[in-house]
Amino acid sequence: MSRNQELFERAQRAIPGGVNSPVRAFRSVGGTPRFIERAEGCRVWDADGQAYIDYVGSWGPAIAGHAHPAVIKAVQNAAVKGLSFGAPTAAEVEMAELLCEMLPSLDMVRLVSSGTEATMSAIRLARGFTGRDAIIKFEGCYHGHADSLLVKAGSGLLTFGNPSSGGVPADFAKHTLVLDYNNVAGLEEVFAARGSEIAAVIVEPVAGNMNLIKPTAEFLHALRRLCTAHGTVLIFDEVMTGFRVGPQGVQGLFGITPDLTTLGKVIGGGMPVGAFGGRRDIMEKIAPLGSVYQAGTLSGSPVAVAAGLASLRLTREPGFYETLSARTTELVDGLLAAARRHGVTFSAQSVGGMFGIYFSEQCPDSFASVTAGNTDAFNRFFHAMLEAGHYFAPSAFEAGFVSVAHTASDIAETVAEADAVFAAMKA
Ligand code: KE4
Repeated sequence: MSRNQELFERAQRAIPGGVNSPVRAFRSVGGTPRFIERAEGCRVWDADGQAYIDYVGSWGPAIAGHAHPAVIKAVQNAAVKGLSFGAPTAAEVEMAELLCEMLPSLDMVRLVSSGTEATMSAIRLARGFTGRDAIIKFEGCYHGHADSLLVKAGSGLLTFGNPSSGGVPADFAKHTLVLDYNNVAGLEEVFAARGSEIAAVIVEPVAGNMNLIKPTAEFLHALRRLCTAHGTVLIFDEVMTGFRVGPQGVQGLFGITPDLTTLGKVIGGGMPVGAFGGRRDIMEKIAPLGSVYQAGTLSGSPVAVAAGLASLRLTREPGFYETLSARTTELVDGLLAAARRHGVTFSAQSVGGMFGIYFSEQCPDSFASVTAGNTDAFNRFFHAMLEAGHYFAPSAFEAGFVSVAHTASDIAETVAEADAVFAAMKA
């Protein structure tokens, strides 16, 4: 028995599913999860000593590569001065000022310890600011595991949602309306009928939790126009895309100013940091200034903030995003060429440092189209690549991530292996 298998057996006795977050359990791809022993640059090593070129990158945070010396040093320097104080620190002021400088839509920002806390707080804030209860989200978008966001569509476009997770009271879910991503007509219809009831729209402005789905510019601009017209708070959930798709996230790519933005992942550099921020008139509703309560023992933890500051500063180095996008494009182009060479039905695309691979003719543009892909083919590809030392996201419905630590030869190594895997899949 391998060490991974031994650890997984033990883990399943003490931890539900053997993991502390469901996607890690390999349940959609099957097989034994790899227990990671250490990571450096673009590689991780599992409990059996097997090395992998990593395209998960902790689901986004490792944008500068794992265990980057500048990040590790910053954490060490902070940790020796104490881990947390439950009191304000200068580092949190620096972090807030840096985030507001990097994202022009942020007048003010509040740090929390996860993306879920950021989105949960942003929703509560939008409800407190507008005095309305209803929110809109989009099927296939994931915003963390707060109750009101774990909701699937009810039947029909105008029916509020029902829980898609156990433990979420119908009374919570009924305030959440779930629409189709990229469906402008659906948006127009709902706002025409209920616009005055809607506290907030929360959207992944580039979706990464139903695999990578790109928005149409029309969709994002319609969101902005309709939220403005109806006094609805537009929340861009950039937990995944923030500083991942470019230096100003998706809002910078499309020139759209959301009312609130949620952040995570990259801004913590691998440590637990989330944030929500935006318009001053909205943010001033948050306690202790306003009536909307939100708090956290470890919010703004100096050690986590040190990792986040170091990570964000690395992204500001000259050429960072050019390098990140070049490596990601090389991966996508290489995979496409290899699949085409062997006649495998495959498509792929990227935005900045995140990418999607699909075993379908075209890149999907909606939840319905991505769920129509060939999941079996993905799972075969996933395991063949994993066995050969290339670690892709263990689900056909997750995006992939590249770092600036991936060299052109690392990417070429992955593409060469994929070529062999595609050839074998076709045989
Ligand atoms: P966390 O609570 O996991 O830090 O963030 C939740 C979240 C919020 N918004 C977006 C757009 C997100 O992508 C996430 C978390 N993303 C997943 C990746 N699919 C995290 C991986 C996991 O759940 O283990």
